[in-house]
Amino acid sequence: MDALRRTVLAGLATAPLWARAQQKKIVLGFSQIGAESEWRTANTESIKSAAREAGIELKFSDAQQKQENQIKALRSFIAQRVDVIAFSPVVESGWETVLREAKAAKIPVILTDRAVNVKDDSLWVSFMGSDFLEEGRKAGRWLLEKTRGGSGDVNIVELQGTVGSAPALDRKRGFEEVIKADPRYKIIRSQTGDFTRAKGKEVMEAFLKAEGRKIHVLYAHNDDMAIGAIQAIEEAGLQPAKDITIISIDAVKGAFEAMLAGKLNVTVECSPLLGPQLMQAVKDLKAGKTLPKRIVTEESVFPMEVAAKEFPKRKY
Ligand code: GYE
Repeated sequence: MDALRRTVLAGLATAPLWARAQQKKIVLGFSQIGAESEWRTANTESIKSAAREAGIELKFSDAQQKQENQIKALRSFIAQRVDVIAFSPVVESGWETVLREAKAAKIPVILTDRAVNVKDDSLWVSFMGSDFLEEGRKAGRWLLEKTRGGSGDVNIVELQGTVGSAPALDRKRGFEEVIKADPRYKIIRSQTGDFTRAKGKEVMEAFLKAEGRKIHVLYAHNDDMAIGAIQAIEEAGLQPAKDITIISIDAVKGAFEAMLAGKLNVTVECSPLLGPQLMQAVKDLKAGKTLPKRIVTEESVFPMEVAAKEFPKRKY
């Protein structure tokens, strides 16, 4: 065989191999909730960059906070026969049908960040994310500690997250569970601000109009709503973190800036950096490993007194 023929034959032999290697890249379909908060933006960034680093092909779809868009995205991932589906469910209920379709197509589903409420838990393989109930409890415990030894009612207004979402339900429940130990603590108003700054501000304005100086504490289910509410409080001529004690959740950079400016009292950490963990789980699944059913994110609490020290270390 002459040299030229050998090269041509070698070329023919390697081309299909190369093509097969390309095809073998794991394909992950990810349905994100939207871009409602600083937390969500950091979460999206974490997932995209981790997929790039892991060499996983990511099909990313943004649902603009609508469950119907997420269901459409999941169906399109099934139709495209992706290897793995992951999603962060905007609300807890209403997923049975589409998850059954994924199971019938033999595509494993990983839940990230938020849980679903389905009877058959074989419809998803693993749920990775925070313990929202515990976050609510941490917020409550901080308040009890802060107001210990005081007398008189402690009137609380609550800005809830998206109605029917796991973090809104659990952060409410966890907080209530702790404060109900003492009848001085009263939630006098509670309404959703849908996890956004704009809604947080709007609802806080309504709270202030209705209750005015009666409000001692604001408990916001995320930092963005607290930041919106801070603006409403200032516009009403009151001092945030002084006239009204403000507690929120996430610990995004915006919250640290607010604490450094003396306008937010405390933020409970909820990490959005789930990307690397998710990519590892996807690879493990493809390698035939069984994933733990629940992977919990480790988190702390940051009062304003430690903000200056902690701020430079923050990654989101
Ligand atoms: O706290 C909030 C976001 O699901 C944990 O969603 C997440 C929450 C987060 O919009 O800021």
